[in-house]
Amino acid sequence: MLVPEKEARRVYAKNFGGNGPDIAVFAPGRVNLIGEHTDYNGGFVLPMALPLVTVMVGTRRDDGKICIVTTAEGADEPKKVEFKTPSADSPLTPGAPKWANYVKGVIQHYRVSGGPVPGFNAVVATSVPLGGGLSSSASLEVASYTFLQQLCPDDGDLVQKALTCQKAEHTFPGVPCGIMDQFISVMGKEGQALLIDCRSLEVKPLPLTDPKLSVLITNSNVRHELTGSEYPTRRRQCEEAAKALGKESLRDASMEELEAKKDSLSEVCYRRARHVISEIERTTKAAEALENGDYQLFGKLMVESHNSLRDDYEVSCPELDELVSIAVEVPGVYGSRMTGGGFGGCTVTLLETSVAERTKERIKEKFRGSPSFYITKPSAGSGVLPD
Ligand code: GAF
Repeated sequence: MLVPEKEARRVYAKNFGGNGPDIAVFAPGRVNLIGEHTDYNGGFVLPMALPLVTVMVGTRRDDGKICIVTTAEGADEPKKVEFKTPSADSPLTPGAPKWANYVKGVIQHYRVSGGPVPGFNAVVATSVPLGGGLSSSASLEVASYTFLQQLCPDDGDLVQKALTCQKAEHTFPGVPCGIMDQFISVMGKEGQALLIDCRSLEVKPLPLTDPKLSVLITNSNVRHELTGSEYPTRRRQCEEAAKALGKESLRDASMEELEAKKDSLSEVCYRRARHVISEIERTTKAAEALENGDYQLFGKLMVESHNSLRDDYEVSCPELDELVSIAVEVPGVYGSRMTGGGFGGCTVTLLETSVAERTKERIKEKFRGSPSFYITKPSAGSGVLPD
């Protein structure tokens, strides 16, 4: 049994006693190998789902009330919330505690043909570190949606599931995120990274099963707050740049067009656009490199991605820069970069399996902070936990 599942069942028995839980579901966090801040520009991303998951266990109740407890470390107080199921006259609205907004947003936007969402008791537990850039938020949204699917089934459309969870994040916690995190948490496949076209939502699975190759995630344990103003500001700057270039989104612009119209953009918007346009190109090249087993090229593109996020997009921080610099000096490391929204959180490093332990040791020796590590494999998207 998964660690968070055990924890969720224990806390469920303590809070709700009696029978149950009848429903037990999970949804994974993700690591993005390359393609950062491209999703809301209609570009490409290359994430994989992680074996770090959010679990939700619970049981239906018939008095129209919903009671949820979280055990997540770092979630704000109170850890237990109770509210009425939404109706047309009294919809759910965002409020304190913050963690509950991710669940409430999904309940509010969940569309079920057979009437309103019934009441339930539930416990949430997670192994996805909160605020670590590994999509703890999306995994909570997708776990909530998967739970509701067991409670009162929808039509089973998986793209709609990811889009509803994204809508929940836009309207409840109020983060104008792209689609990457919710999409991979729903669609993840064991042994595969997914190249996702965030405009058409077409997916190309890329096997990542070579035992000689490993993906190392290093958590700087510096916490970032995505609801801060930086993420929406980057999004606005990209929209402004696309408009100045006469394009619907930066996905449609080339580097030549950007250079030709450089003078019609502010210096900041020019650099933001240069990151996005070059990152979209790097991501498609990296996908090709992975298919060809060209890990050297993949690693080189990762480092270019990091430098572009640091210098042009300005979403890195000294701790992430330091982690990347230390990792790439170890022989057998192909490449390393920050992953996720930025301003702290994790780096992702592609390396020969044989040097994984040495790389961790080198980071522990040289890094100024207290890092944590996960050597990880592409894992399955959300689902029901076995009995
Ligand atoms: C966050 C967002 F939620 C994603 O949509 C994506 O934009 C990412 O930052 C940056 O690539 O995780």
